[in-house]
Amino acid sequence: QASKAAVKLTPTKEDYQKVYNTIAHILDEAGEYDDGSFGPVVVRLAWHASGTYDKTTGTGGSNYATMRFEPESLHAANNGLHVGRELMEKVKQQYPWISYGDLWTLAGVAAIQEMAGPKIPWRPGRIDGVASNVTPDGRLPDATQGAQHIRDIFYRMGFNDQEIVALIGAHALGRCHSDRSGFEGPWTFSPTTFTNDFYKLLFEEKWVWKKWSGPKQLQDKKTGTLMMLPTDYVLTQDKSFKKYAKAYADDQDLFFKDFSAAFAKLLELGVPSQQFVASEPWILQTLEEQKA
Ligand code: DDH
Repeated sequence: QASKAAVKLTPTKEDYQKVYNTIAHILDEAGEYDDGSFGPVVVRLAWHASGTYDKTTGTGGSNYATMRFEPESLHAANNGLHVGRELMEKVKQQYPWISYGDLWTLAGVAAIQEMAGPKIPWRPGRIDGVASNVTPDGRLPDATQGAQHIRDIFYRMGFNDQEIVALIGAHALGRCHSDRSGFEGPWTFSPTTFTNDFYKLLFEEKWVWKKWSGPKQLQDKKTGTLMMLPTDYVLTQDKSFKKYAKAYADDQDLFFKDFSAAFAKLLELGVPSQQFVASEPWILQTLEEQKA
């Protein structure tokens, strides 16, 4: 005799919209945490879960959600992401049928969309892996390095210069935490709203090295409250990167369009296409749109 649980049919788009809605509400219940939203840390969780992909070996990526396991959960690049993982645990309890890879990437989508960003096409199909699937340390970018390192890391995932520059624009969101990465401060004045301000500020402000005992980072000369990582600043120095960064500073619609495509691609890295339930990704609605 079939148990009740076994009767559950393949979840539909509507089921995932419900998960999205639950996530969206949780992101907002941040109280005094950072700038009042869990959105940025959840975007970073989705990115670090996906950005381990290596196209040569086909390993890493969002499929197996290997950041659940040590040592990947303890890799320095993932410091602080337990905050996002623990939040998503609450959602998992409510919807036990969703895989962790689907949950974390869907959370990234919900966070971008709810923080006024572009729609991110997304579809389910990731499966939970095991501890032996964990990826080696060093697959995520190191903020102290230059253009060559950025290219090495992102070309390995299968991205080009335009996609690299678009993806790093996510630094419009959130902040650095000295107890996580060693760096400190936000990139923009509106770290919980998705905008092209990261690029605008890169070009409009004068950036000077911060005088402190922490790792090398830049601060805006005018207020001293904003920051740029060495890898962010490289986007104004490398000729090819600069071309795209300038275009995104001048045109928010172009940035939204290119970010959406690159982030959707990022979230599917490492997932065999036959695992996807839908042949085309879905567009899920924001809470606001569902009210209308
Ligand atoms: Fe990032 N990022 N990131 N980043 N990132 C940090 C925070 C956030 C690099 C380093 C750092 C992307 C690319 C790069 C977000 C999204 C994305 C922090 C601070 C460092 C350091 C962590 C802390 O102290 O809490 C480097 C280097 C790169 C690079 O590509 C060269 C990309 C591609 C994304 C993306 O989402 C597509 C977000 C969001 C945050 C803010 C997190 C928070 O808690 O707030």
